[in-house]
Amino acid sequence: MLHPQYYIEQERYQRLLERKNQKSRFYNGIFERYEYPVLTREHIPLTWKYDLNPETNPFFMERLGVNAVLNAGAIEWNGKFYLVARIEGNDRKSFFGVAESENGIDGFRFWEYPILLPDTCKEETNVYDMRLTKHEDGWIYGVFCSESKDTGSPDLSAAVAQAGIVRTKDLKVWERLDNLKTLHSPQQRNVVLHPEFVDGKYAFYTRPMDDFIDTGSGGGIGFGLCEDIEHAVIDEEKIISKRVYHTITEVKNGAGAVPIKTEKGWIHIAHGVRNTAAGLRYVLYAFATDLKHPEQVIAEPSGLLLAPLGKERVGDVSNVVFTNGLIARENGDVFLYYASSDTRIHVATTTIDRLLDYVFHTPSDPYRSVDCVTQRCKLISENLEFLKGVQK
Ligand code: M1P
Repeated sequence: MLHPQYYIEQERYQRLLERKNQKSRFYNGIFERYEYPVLTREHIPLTWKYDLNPETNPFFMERLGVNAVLNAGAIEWNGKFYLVARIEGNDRKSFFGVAESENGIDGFRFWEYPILLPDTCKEETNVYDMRLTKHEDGWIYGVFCSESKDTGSPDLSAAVAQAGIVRTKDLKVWERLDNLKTLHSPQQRNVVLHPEFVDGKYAFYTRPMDDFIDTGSGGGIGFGLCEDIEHAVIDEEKIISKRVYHTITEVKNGAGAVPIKTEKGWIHIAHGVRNTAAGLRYVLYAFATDLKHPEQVIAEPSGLLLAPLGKERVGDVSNVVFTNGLIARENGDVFLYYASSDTRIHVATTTIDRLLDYVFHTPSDPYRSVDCVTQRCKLISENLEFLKGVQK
């Protein structure tokens, strides 16, 4: 016998999973947004939250609630779309779960169990934000933030962020490797493994930090090589996408999804953070790097690519969009998965052609208002001339 409420909740859950998603009215020519998030805490199966036995749970209470589903790594595999989402329990601890969809825009369904990572790191308290890299060595790697208490600090909240590394062939069996060591950076978050060898070595995008929250002297998104992925050590990090005063990256930035390989270069979608009177604001931005030298930026459009909009602006950590996963298909379609306000996951769709056009033809940031308005006036005057020609 099941509690009567079980049937009500299960029906609601099924309806949610079957709900069709559709493009919203948002337009900018660069990507489409969708009406509904693709994953929320309501997508968590009932079996993960409730004790279904009325003898031990007569009030049909959630015993292990889920607070948020956010920041997902993404991969296309055997023709299906997979997200490895960060799931945050009501207890504030995050863990990972695989959700699968046929079309990448709706119908995402979590597998029966979340991922139970090998417990090789006893001091680790929390794990989150996995980037999934299909590497040319044949493995699928997951690089995530491994967080531990900073036992050397009297501050109760002081923590240490490191990059944890796992690998798998099937998203089911995960092998844990050593955490990445960066010899010159005490902390790391937002680390992404590049999908190809560079000079015969594994290449990582890093985000050097002096502290858990503040990057301190960490100047932006770094790049480093390592010989041995099982005991990964980077001794030199080069900053490739710098934080810049009075831009969207002034406070912080960090690599997002695994870069997309195109004939003109690697396209990167990252996040930038600025401060405001209302707190930090996280937006997404894009840039391109050289095909042979993925550490060399070759195009850097001005400003943000995607910012929190409407309902996306509100959540556990408001005014945030964050990505750590996208799927670029062989036919050129791109599915960008982003979380809003650390609460739920959305998809934006575009194509490699449109992203290339955006990255290579959007003017770069001239860094000063007077130059920005000059840039805009040039666009306006060219448009007015063009309109005159068209309307003749
Ligand atoms: O709360 C916003 C994001 O903050 C962190 O990103 P960063 O290290 O750049 O500040 C991450 O913890 C991320 O999970 C979170 O979404």
